[in-house]
Amino acid sequence: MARPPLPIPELVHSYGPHAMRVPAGGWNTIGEPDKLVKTHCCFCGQQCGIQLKVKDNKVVGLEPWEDFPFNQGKLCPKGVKRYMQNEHIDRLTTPLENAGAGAGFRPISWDAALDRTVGEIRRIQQSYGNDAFAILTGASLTNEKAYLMGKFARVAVRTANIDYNGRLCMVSAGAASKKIFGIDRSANPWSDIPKAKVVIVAGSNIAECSPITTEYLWQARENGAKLIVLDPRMTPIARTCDLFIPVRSGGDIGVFNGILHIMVKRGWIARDFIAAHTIGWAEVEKSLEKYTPEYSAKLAGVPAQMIIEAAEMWGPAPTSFLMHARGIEHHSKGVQNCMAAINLVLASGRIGREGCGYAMITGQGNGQGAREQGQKCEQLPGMRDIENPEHRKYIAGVWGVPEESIPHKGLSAVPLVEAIHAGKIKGLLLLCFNPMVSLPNQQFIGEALEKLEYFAVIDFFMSETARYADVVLPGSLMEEDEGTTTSVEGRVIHHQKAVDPPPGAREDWRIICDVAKRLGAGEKFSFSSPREIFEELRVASRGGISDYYGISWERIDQEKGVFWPCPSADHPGTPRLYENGRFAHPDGKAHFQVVEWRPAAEEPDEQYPIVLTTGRVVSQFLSGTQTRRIGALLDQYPEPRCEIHPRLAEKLGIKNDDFVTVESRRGALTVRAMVVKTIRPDTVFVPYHWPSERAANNCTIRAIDPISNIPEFKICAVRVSKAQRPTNAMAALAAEAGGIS
Ligand SMILES: Nc1nc2c(c(=O)[nH]1)N[C@H]1C(S)=C(S)[C@@H](COP(=O)(O)OP(=O)(O)OC[C@H]3O[C@@H](n4cnc5c(=O)[nH]c(N)nc54)[C@H](O)[C@@H]3O)O[C@H]1N2
Ligand SMILES: Nc1nc2c(c(=O)[nH]1)N[C@H]1C(S)=C(S)[C@@H](COP(=O)(O)OP(=O)(O)OC[C@H]3O[C@@H](n4cnc5c(=O)[nH]c(N)nc54)[C@H](O)[C@@H]3O)O[C@H]1N2
Ligand code: SF4
Ligand SMILES: [Mo]
Repeated sequence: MARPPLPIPELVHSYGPHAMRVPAGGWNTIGEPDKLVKTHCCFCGQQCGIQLKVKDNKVVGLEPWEDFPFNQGKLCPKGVKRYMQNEHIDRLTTPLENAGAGAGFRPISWDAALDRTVGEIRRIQQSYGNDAFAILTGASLTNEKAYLMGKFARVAVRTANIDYNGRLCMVSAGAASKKIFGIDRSANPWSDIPKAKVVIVAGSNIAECSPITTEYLWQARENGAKLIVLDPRMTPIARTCDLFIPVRSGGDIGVFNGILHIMVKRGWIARDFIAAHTIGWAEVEKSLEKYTPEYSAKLAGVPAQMIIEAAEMWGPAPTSFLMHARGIEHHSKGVQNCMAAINLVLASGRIGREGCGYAMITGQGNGQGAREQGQKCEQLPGMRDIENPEHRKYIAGVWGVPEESIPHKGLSAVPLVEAIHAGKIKGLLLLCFNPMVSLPNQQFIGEALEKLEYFAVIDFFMSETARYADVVLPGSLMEEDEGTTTSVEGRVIHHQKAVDPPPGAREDWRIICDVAKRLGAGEKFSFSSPREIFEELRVASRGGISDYYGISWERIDQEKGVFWPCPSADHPGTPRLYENGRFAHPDGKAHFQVVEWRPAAEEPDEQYPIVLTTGRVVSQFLSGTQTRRIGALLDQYPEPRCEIHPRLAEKLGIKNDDFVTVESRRGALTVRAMVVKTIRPDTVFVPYHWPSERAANNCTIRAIDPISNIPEFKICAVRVSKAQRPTNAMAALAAEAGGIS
């Protein structure tokens, strides 16, 4: 049943304060607030503390929350403006149904929308089997909602096919950490960073994507630390570092293994630590023989001298910290990249003590917690394994269901969408995910969504993906509900409710419980508040890797967050993992992994000679549904631009501000060029926050890592040419007017 989506409008009409339902006079001028609510920013994984000003049940501004330890009152441009979405005129306030034949959406009642959804789940499952109805969720959801979604899929819908957008984000890092350390969490609190004497930042644009972490790096430098950055672009933090390694996208294993090779040669390996606390080093050491500086430099696309200098900084240092993000993780060898980074940390023996550590920088607001509570296709709560009989038995007991009734491992996000395209999955419920911006190879994703027999979306805005839906249900923003998230440090924190959802919208968890009731699973979903869900989550996580059993909302408020694992009420929580050299595998050892470099799924060639890499800018967030609606943020970065080096630009006859078409074997995008010396001349960069003609993901490739199943967002082959004018009519108009497009 092909159902063409509604056209995607540009968001220019919702630009500026007139887009808010506020009285004339603006946001901060409507008198003293009724209350200040201490809570957290809803955007990135830093989860900064913030105080929301509330007046007449509306969020009208913010105050810093200076005694929250992580950010101490500091916020980035997104945190400062996030309150403006709460009263945004685009908020969905009634369920909508696609009227068909291009006639748009029409409002329907909640009862009609929920009944239709339940009817379609039943029809599809009766016709094609339980797994033909799938669920996609997100890591911006609270722990309570993430837990609820995993249970909802397995107990109410009884499908194996649930996965989440963290699959696009943190899974390579998670899989690598699990293999080596036995646990999937950053190893240290951020307070260890300033105590390190050398810091490696690999594949992370810290200043734009984890802005508050910049402060920790600066403190480290003030204390005398050397900073090494690996990135094909000279990002803002790279401009201030001691050694910038402009690695070719996909070349990081060359740098990591190259440094290790030199450490072996110069005697900088922590042999006592390795003997006492690890296994597998002998095989790694052997595998490093061929990673001479020259060979490594060739893989990394940088001079050998840089790798030698990096080894000289890192090798003999007394304390150190290594952190990475999506730059090394968004690869079809993402897990290998991360394991090579961790090998470097382990071989130095500098982990599990003050000033010595390792972190993967979580991305989404609840990037950490949402990957622990059982909404991944292979997972049960507490980071349990859905194929492990003991784990299944424990969770079946918590849920009060027979163990056999819990489905087994389902499909992860990209294969799940491929199964929709192949006609194997016929129905989809999607909460907190916008694949029509964020998944690679957009044309394919659109074709898949059009094939669904039934598609329901829960969102607070009409996302590009929701435009493909049969039914759209208006959900809630973070500040309209209560719950916990787990920050980049592994700190479980409390989001307080500031206001009610607007009339007509409902809290996400209520919608899900209502569907579960209508499916006949009411007694398992009789929660009357997120706190009740948290109480069940605590028990479900008990004895698991991510053990929250000792955490209560009261403790979180009193202690300004509690770090997991925290197995009992009298346990202090665990800010620093692996103290005393004990790792989380049953043998207590860390397991070194041999890592060999391999090429990307698509390397440049004669036809498509340039590397395209993609990522973010500071003032936009993820698929942009939220930040492209906030005028002040759009002012800062109104349109995506293609970063291109002057040498490459000259060769292609491209000048700054020209429109360029970037084209891969899968699709193309047309945006303005930004000619900058801060990018490798063999690479172009396009931020991915925009849809349709300007979507970076028109070009990217659907290749995934075989272990983590993360897509290869950070490298594909393209050609670039000067374009006459954008194909998008709105963009063309705006361009002519010299304004935003
Ligand atoms: N402003 C803003 N902040 C955000 C977000 C946002 O959308 N906007 N999103 C949040 C989320 S969900 C995430 S996942 C994080 C992402 O945070 P980051 O990972 O820091 O951001 P990215 O821009 O995806 O990529 C980081 C860098 O990787 C580089 N890179 C590309 N290929 C390679 C490579 O092969 N090797 C190396 N070493 N570097 C490479 C890019 O040039 C880029 O500078 O940010 C979070 N914070
Ligand atoms: N080319 C390229 N593509 C990428 C990346 C890249 O670097 N390059 N990065 C990838 C990464 S790291 C990520 S994390 C993904 C993110 O990609 P997505 O997950 O698709 O992006 P979001 O903008 O978070 O989409 C979430 C949707 O849910 C809604 N939403 C947010 N919070 C809530 C909530 O609490 N309740 C409800 N009901 N709805 C909510 C938002 O309005 C939005 O429509 O993109 C990936 N795609
Ligand atoms: S750094 Fe992240 S959590 Fe902090 S204010 Fe910015 S977007 Fe929000
Ligand atoms: Mo992410």
